[in-house]
Amino acid sequence: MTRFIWPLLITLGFTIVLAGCGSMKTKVPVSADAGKTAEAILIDTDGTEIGEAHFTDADGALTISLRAEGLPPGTHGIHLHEKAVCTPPDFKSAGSHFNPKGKQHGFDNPKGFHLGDLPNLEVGEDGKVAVKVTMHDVTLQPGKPNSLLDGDGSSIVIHAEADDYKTDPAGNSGDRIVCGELKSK
Ligand SMILES: [Cu+2]
Ligand SMILES: [Zn+2]
Repeated sequence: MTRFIWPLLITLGFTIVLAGCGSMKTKVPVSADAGKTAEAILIDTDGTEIGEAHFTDADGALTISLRAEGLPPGTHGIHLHEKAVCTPPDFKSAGSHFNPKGKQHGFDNPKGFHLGDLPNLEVGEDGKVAVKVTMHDVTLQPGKPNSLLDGDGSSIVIHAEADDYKTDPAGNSGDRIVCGELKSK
């Protein structure tokens, strides 16, 4: 009996080692391509899709292209939040602002700012918006401390009011009215 088991175990061991090498080989090109683009479908407090945001990580900068419609006209705070969970209607599930450096909120805050802070969104009378924003301190590349695609992901959130750029933790920007979960592409 035992003289059959030992060769079997040795064969199994080799198979596992070989399988390990095989999966490493296939993973390398995938991770080299990963972390370049992501997208987020934007939903409102009813869970209705109202737009989308595209994220492109290239040459050390992250560009966000966002378009949406059906928004209340005026100035709205917009941020990257720390979790890729958009549960309507209050979107509290998205957590706080993306803040891997442990700063306070706001570009005008001496103790600021969060890496997830963004310039306010200006929505026209028609309720539509189309903007492009470039950020330099965040990435989509996995494994980096400033990666939006970290373990729990990230989301992009639009607020009911303008961000005052200084009040911690969210610039007095009011309710969360739109949310989109970042998905790697
Ligand atoms: Cu926010
Ligand atoms: Zn913030």
